[in-house]
Amino acid sequence: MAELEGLEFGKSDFVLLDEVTMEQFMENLKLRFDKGRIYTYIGEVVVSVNPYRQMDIYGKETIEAYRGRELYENPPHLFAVSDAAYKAMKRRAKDTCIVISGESGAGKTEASKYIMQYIAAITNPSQRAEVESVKNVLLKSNCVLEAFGNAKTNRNDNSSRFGKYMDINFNFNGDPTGGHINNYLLEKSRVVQQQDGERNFHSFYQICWKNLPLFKIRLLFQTSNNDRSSHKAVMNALEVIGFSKEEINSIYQILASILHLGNVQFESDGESVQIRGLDAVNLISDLTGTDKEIVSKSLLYRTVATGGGEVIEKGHTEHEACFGRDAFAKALYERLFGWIVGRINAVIEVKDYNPVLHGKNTVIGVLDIYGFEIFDNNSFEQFCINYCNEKLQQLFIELILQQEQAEYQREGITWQHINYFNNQIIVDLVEQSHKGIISILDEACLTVGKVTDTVCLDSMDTKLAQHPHYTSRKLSPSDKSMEFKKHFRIRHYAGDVTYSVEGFLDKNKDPLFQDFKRLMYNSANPVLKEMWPDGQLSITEVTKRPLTAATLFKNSIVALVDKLACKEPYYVRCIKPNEVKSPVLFDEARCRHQVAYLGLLENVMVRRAGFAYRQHYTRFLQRYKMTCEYTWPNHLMESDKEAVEIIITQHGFQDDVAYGQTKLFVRTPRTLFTLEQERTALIPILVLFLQKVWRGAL
Ligand code: AD9
Ligand code: MG
Repeated sequence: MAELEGLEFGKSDFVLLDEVTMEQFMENLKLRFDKGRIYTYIGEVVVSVNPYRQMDIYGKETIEAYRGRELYENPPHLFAVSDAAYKAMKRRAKDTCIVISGESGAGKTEASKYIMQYIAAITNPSQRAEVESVKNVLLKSNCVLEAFGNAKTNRNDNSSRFGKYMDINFNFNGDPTGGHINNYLLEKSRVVQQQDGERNFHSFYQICWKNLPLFKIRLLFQTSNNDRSSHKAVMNALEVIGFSKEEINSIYQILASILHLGNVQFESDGESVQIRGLDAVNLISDLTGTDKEIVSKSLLYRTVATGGGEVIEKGHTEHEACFGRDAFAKALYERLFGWIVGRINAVIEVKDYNPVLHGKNTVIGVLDIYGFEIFDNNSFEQFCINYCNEKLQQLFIELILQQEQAEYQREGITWQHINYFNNQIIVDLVEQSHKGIISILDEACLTVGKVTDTVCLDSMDTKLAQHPHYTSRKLSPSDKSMEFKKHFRIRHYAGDVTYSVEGFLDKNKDPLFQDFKRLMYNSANPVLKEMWPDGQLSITEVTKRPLTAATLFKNSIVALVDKLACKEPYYVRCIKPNEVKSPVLFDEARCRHQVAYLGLLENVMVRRAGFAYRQHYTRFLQRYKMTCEYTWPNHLMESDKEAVEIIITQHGFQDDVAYGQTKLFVRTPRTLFTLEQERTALIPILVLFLQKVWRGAL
């Protein structure tokens, strides 16, 4: 709880609200936003509101003010939780993680960068060259990942189109020795299609500042000077990280070939399909180091193995050719992105670490991942993203309760279980084997023959009809919110989301003809070859069905949750104040909605249901000893704990507290408030008194 701010800035910790109601919560949030206080705590959780303007609160002086201090010694700030996570890691050798959540444009990525900058600033005081170099690579990796994984959307000019989890490793000195990045579900459909007003990934616009054959590409008209300066920064970052000249060239050649793929058009005479003009194909073949003939062939035919084991070439229909081309472009980009992340990981991987010699290798993880998405039209991507949020929400509640419980146990205090909504039932609806939505989708994808999205929806309706969090138009015909029969709805913890099942099966199957994989594997460019190891298989060897997109995503999220669950968690919950990027507008309805679905009120309740406030005896005494004649200026008890008991009893608060081994636990914030007010009232009298003492008047 921050104590250094006046009441005119509102309550710096939501647990101090007189009553936990949405009204009071919103009033406090708005007041603080209006006063330029963008951070507020719920215990150790930071609630952050995007200021949409540069704030003078991230400089060297601020860093120094927070360095090594406790949470409540300064006003709420990202730096305070970063320091808490760092201290836990350094002093107690705990692995910690900072989970940042919130909707698109709420400020997650900016927060993650400030956290990393803070950690970089407070480590390696002796400026050892190898540590500086690790820090540099970690910081520069952001620039590269943003160029390739971010895009302008209607919600955010620099929206991350992938989830990111980064581990930073530390040695026994508390200095960074390396790290590891995991990326989740890159929105690759953006490569071939964007909504009105949106752009492709930044990298595609930065490329035109390179000397590559890129004429006639419409996309490039949207490039700007911003892209030019970003391009310079990305080039510098790639070099600093250690990408070779050849690798950098390959990256841009692949980008250029994806752009040219976008120019490939097909025409059909009713019998066979042809490529319209061969300019694009020739350029793709030059840029990817592949044979022109085979490029054309891969775009027009696919190799298939018949039941009898015979291998034949089957011509595409025009529709299939377009589908194949787009799938190829998306896969090229996805693999490029994955390869870049892999290359960065190879550089920052902790090498030659000997725990016997160097002590425990500890970790701080930073998670910057997409928040709940409820759009007008929700598809497979939103389904995956919202499932991920269900998993994280479950972890959030579990960990927060677990932490509380562990602390009460450690301190020998009786703990009463708190009732909260357990969203396991929704997680099961999605992920349970055999019965869950992902299983039903996978089953439909594996079925041979024409299984359409609608058939799959029928199967879901049959199997999930009884589930309290699932419904569809068929199951609930009078429901006007689902206009079409192709919709189903999940009652998520954050609210109802109606999904259109159209495209679910294709996106889940995510097929890519083996011919493209082989084409890339046979490239003369070693970088491309490295990205496509599965291209060495011939069609008869490709028997095993690859895992579906939903299952791969589920597995990666389960692994992520496992990783987070064994760390001490810190949370940053980001809120977007308005839709128009205004630094002054606090759109109450929008904010209220976010507060609701981030479960913030629930969070305050959980925090208050036990004990809202806890403090080490010595610190408590230091702060409030002036409010009691037996403890001011010094006490004569055997221990600080006994002195604290005297203060509490004298004020008549004994029913509101519990005494732990090392800490005092206070149930209601009002108790603390009274003490705080008394202290504030006493300070001027005390100052006067001290002045008189100094002047020798007393
Ligand atoms: V998305 O899910 O990746 O689309 P984010 O990551 O939550 O989203 P981001 O951090 O990119 O949002 O913030 C959006 C914009 O808000 C930034 O580009 C800044 O212009 C602005 N922003 C966010 N946080 C701050 C801040 N602490 N100070 C100033 C900020 N501006
Ligand atoms: Mg982001």
